[in-house]
Amino acid sequence: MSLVAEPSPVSIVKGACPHDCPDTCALEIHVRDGVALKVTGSAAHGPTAGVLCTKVARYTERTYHPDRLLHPLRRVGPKGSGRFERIGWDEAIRSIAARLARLAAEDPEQILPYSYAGTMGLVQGESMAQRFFHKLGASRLDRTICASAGTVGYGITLGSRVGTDIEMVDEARLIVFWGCNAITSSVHFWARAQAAKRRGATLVAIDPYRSLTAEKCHLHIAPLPGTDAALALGLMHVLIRDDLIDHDYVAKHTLGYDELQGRAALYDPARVAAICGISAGDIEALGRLYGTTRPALIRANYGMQRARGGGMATRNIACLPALVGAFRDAAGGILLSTSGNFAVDGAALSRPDLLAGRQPRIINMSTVGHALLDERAPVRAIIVYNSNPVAVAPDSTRVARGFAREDLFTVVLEHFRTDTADYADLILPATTQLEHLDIVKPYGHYDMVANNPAIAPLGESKPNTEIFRLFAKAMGFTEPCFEDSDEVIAQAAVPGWNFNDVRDVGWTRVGAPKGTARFANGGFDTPSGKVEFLASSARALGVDVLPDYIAPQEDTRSELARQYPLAMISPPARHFLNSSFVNVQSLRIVEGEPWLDLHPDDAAARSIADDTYVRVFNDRGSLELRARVTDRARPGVVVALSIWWKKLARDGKNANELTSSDTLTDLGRGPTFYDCLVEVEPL
Ligand SMILES: Nc1nc2c(c(=O)[nH]1)N[C@H]1C(S)=C(S)[C@@H](COP(=O)(O)OP(=O)(O)OC[C@H]3O[C@@H](n4cnc5c(=O)[nH]c(N)nc54)[C@H](O)[C@@H]3O)O[C@H]1N2
Ligand SMILES: Nc1nc2c(c(=O)[nH]1)N[C@H]1C(S)=C(S)[C@@H](COP(=O)(O)OP(=O)(O)OC[C@H]3O[C@@H](n4cnc5c(=O)[nH]c(N)nc54)[C@H](O)[C@@H]3O)O[C@H]1N2
Ligand code: SF4
Ligand SMILES: [Mo]
Repeated sequence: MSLVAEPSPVSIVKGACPHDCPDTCALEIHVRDGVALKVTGSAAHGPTAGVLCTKVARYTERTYHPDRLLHPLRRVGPKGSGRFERIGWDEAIRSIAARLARLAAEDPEQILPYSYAGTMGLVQGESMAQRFFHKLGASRLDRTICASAGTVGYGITLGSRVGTDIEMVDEARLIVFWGCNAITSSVHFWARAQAAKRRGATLVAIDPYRSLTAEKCHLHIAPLPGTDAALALGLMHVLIRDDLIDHDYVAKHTLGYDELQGRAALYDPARVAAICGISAGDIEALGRLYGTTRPALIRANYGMQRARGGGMATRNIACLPALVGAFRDAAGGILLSTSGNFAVDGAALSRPDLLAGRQPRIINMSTVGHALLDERAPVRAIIVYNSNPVAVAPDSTRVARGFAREDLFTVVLEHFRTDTADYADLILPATTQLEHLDIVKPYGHYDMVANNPAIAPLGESKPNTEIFRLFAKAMGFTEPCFEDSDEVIAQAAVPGWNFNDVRDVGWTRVGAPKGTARFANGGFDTPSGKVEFLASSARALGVDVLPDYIAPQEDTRSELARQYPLAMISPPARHFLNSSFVNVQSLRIVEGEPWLDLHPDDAAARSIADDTYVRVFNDRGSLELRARVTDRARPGVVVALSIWWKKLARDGKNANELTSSDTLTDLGRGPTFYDCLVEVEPL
């Protein structure tokens, strides 16, 4: 017998990355003696291919972070001061239930849930939480902050989002990254594009910024932010003029080609070049390339959705594959999202029947500052989970003023003391993906991925579901659905599946088999079943029946631009995920500090030297950033990679200090983060 104790064996638990990222990796959590040692990517899962991004490769550092919230906390200082004391769960739940019951007795619409995609899990997302709010009759939240403009715009042209299968991307011959910095935001797509490149594919980026992705493409076109709809019309113009059209596909599977010809005729390359601030030659070149290369794939993402015309831009881009017959190829077409593949039973999850006929008001999450400061129909309680609105919502000074209301009762379910949690009356500690059960519906591939709990909850943390079960119980809700376990919820989420089988395997493929060109023979779920260039559905949504160009609200050619001549965009920094991971030191160190990238000409005109601090401002606010003088930013555009925690920035502010909540997108009522004029001066 050995005197040295044998180390316990390491077991592997199958998980799913919960983050708001198209790749939804299948995880392997390496556990010994109840401790997660590391998290790796499953080699057996096609899209994951054994690799994780740098962020989630550090997931244990985030999970065991010394700042993890481990106990319920109650505010002791003034709102926003971040001073709290520890309390017990019983007391926390009792006091929250008492307050909500009082408000609900007056008018339940005074209560507002606020949540987004901190976890994309269907169980820890909108299941028990929404059941609770539906039963209560609370105000409903319109979850517009990310994808609503593109969803509606894409839907006009193509119906639901059944994007190209990532597992086919290696076979594409042309890949256009449109408003998509894949190296940052979808690294597994990028790996496939690299494979295609090695096999001779041409890569193109359409991005105002020479992003990490754009710098590795063969061709980079840098339009002014918010002008993509015009660029797409310019490409249509070239395709039609030069007869690079797949007439057979157009005749069989599209609607309104004749009318589209008339519209595209107005957008000749010279005119489009002037609108977009690019060269006519680039439009000609890309048009020819796109019209003569197969398979041609557009990887459209969110960059172009965040200006006033973002819905229209996405709609126009979605017209392009049909014109050239790119849908004939399994590796061609367009990938915005694959979420349309998945038949999730949303009603089973969130139980809207509990509204019992009531139609509570709907509040747009993108204008939460306005909602919190509206005195006519006040919100008196806000319950935040899976989101960090004080950092991520536009027009942040207004949002923070709303959250600072002493009479607003604020409960935040969180892993960390975020900028939002600092405003809470009560903070409740939530479990992370390693500690709870879930299933994750991806938007970048075709596999539903299951997440098994790998370790026990840290401290006194609890899954969101459990917290809402406790709320329901304390409020006296007796419907049996408030007792559903997480397993029962997961089983109910997908009609006809066996959750237990899936959690053993780790994932299950949904949608067309690999290698199918899903739309080779049409079959779109638009009203006509065709690709709708001419779409009567558009009229009902308040936009032109044909593809059109809607200029940015804060156009660089507008009156406002005399005062604020620079267009600021604030896209994701590679080592953060929205505002998640900003507090993980090893990742924050790589990002350095909040930067402003600006072009040497714009810097020289303002006597701004590289690596000095500058003040960036407009009528909404002002913040201090460290200037990086670089031609990565095109002239007229400044770039503040995001989303920093305000309290970790030297001036306690982030880019949303400057973004607007007064203008929403043309379609989908989404935010206009990248439709934002500013001026910059040396500090
Ligand atoms: N590492 C990391 N990954 C993420 C995220 C993250 O924060 N960090 N966020 C996740 C989420 S929630 C989302 S929604 C997705 C976002 O995914 P993407 O939309 O791919 O976001 P980005 O990676 O920033 O790429 C957007 C690119 O669009 C460019 N852009 C800005 N304005 C315009 C414009 O008007 N037109 C065009 N053509 N381009 C423009 C930006 O410069 C940027 O390079 O990524 C997800 N993945
Ligand atoms: N300026 C600017 N602003 C932007 C964007 C931009 O590009 N520029 N992007 C926008 C986009 S695309 C998006 S999607 C939004 C994202 O906004 P959010 O969805 O709010 O995303 P995060 O900032 O990651 O915040 C998620 C929070 O949820 C918490 N969380 C994670 N898992 C759980 C859980 O299981 N339970 C509980 N209770 N909490 C959990 C995390 O700790 C984190 O603090 O931001 C938007 N804001
Ligand atoms: S954030 Fe994206 S790339 Fe990173 S592990 Fe999660 S799904 Fe994979
Ligand atoms: Mo997003």
